[in-house]
Amino acid sequence: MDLQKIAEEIDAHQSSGREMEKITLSHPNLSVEEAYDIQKRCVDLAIERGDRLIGWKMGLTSKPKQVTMGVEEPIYGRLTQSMELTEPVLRLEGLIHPRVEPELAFVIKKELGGDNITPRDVWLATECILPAVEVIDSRYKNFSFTHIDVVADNASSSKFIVGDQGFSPYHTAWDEVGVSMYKNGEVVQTGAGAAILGHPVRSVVELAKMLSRSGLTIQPGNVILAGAVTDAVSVSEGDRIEVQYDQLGSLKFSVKA
Ligand code: 0L1
Ligand code: MG
Repeated sequence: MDLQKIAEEIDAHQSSGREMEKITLSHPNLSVEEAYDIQKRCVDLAIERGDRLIGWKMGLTSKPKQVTMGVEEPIYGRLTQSMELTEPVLRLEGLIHPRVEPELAFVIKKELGGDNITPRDVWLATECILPAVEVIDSRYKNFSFTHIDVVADNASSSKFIVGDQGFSPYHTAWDEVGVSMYKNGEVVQTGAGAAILGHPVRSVVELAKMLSRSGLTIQPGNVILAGAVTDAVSVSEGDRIEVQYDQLGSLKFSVKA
């Protein structure tokens, strides 16, 4: 199987914002390891065009999402500089069917790796935690995929935005942080940090363990989207999104063509 050719196909759809058939329809025997290999090759293509790896995202971090997908562990994806919104505006150009979900982001100051790391190790390596919103956008038709498909498609990574204010890891009990997401002034989702694997710190532990299987580590300066606090909500042109986080303030952006 030519993994590079599959990566080039997915990359073309990621770059152009055109939807595609699931890769498992034409390649039913792909393994999870091969799907992560394809994911890396796609991001390498973006890096060759001038993008830069700046961190990681964790997906499928809630039990209901794992049950829906028939998996027992989360998945990870790669974040690049071009995915970060630096203004409070989400542009729809190049996106297919974007959905937004409130998250918490860790900024890491010390290398973290190995298959035996603990929450303590993560706290010692964390510079700050930021309120964040992830924009997910599957390249597959109807947002429909298997575990293998979504891993190869960079865990549906598309865009993300983080708050201006970072908080000490000891600021609060992160599993108890309540979140309300508003679309055009109406509450559309509520949740708490515990939706992320029971406690967001566990997501970073899991990421370090999963990366260690491929000999990778989390690097100083990396940003990590730990996972969704609520279900994702579709957005379209003209929408205004506001997410209020207990004790952390709010994050707002608008959606434009
Ligand atoms: O960030 C997420 O939890 C999403 C991971 C991929 C599954 C999806 O696109 O819903
Ligand atoms: Mg997410």
